[in-house]
Amino acid sequence: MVLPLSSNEKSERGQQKLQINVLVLGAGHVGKSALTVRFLTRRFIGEYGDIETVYTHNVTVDGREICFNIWDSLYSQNSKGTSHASEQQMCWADGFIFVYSICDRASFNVARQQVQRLRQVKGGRAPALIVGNKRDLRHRRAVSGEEGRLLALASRCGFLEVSAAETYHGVLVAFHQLLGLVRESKAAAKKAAGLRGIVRSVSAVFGKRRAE
Ligand SMILES: Nc1nc2c(ncn2[C@@H]2O[C@H](COP(=O)(O)OP(=O)(O)OP(=O)(O)O)[C@@H](O)[C@H]2O)c(=O)[nH]1
Ligand SMILES: [Mg+2]
Repeated sequence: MVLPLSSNEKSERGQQKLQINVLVLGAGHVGKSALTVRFLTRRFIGEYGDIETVYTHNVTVDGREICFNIWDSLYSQNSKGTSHASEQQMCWADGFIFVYSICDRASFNVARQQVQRLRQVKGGRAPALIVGNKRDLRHRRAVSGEEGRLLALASRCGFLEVSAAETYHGVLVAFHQLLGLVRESKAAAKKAAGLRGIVRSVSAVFGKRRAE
């Protein structure tokens, strides 16, 4: 497994590189690897094997260098027949992509369980995107776009239907949409930390005055 880079690595221009750790989850054979490899190489290879890897991919977005660390996970069920991200994966990830196949209802149910688990463990704010893959197989559709959208709405996730086999564009949009969500979440966390700092300083001053 490739280990992610440290979060304070600088770009060639000396600007702080933004590191974002993305965990790709979903049932078996839904196209997790196809989506990841499409984003990394723009290509659809067809067969990917059972490999679990963290890939590193550098891109420039709006003049800022972004380093995506993408954990393409393997699906494995536990004794209860469910599969969730491990604690290590949950802690590591800044953003989550839940993939299902639009022609496989069972994979939609797996995505639902995994999203619910994320919300239980990390709360409502963890940036996440639900992706219905294999859109090229519309004639075999088993999950409507509306169902996907409703699940996303109910679980505060972004939503997209794509075809890793057919186009690069949809996959690119998916990763960029997640990047937007991660950036918003980091900015909100920074603002909240700043406000907490102000509140602490103000209460320290007033607390001191009251004691005098
Ligand atoms: N028609 C079609 N086939 C796809 C698409 N994406 C992936 N596939 C095929 O679906 C199969 C599974 O794709 P993978 O990317 O290996 O799926 P995975 O989710 O990584 O599977 P595991 O790693 O085994 O859990 C392969 O045969 C792919 O060629 C798609 O958008 N359309
Ligand atoms: Mg795979």
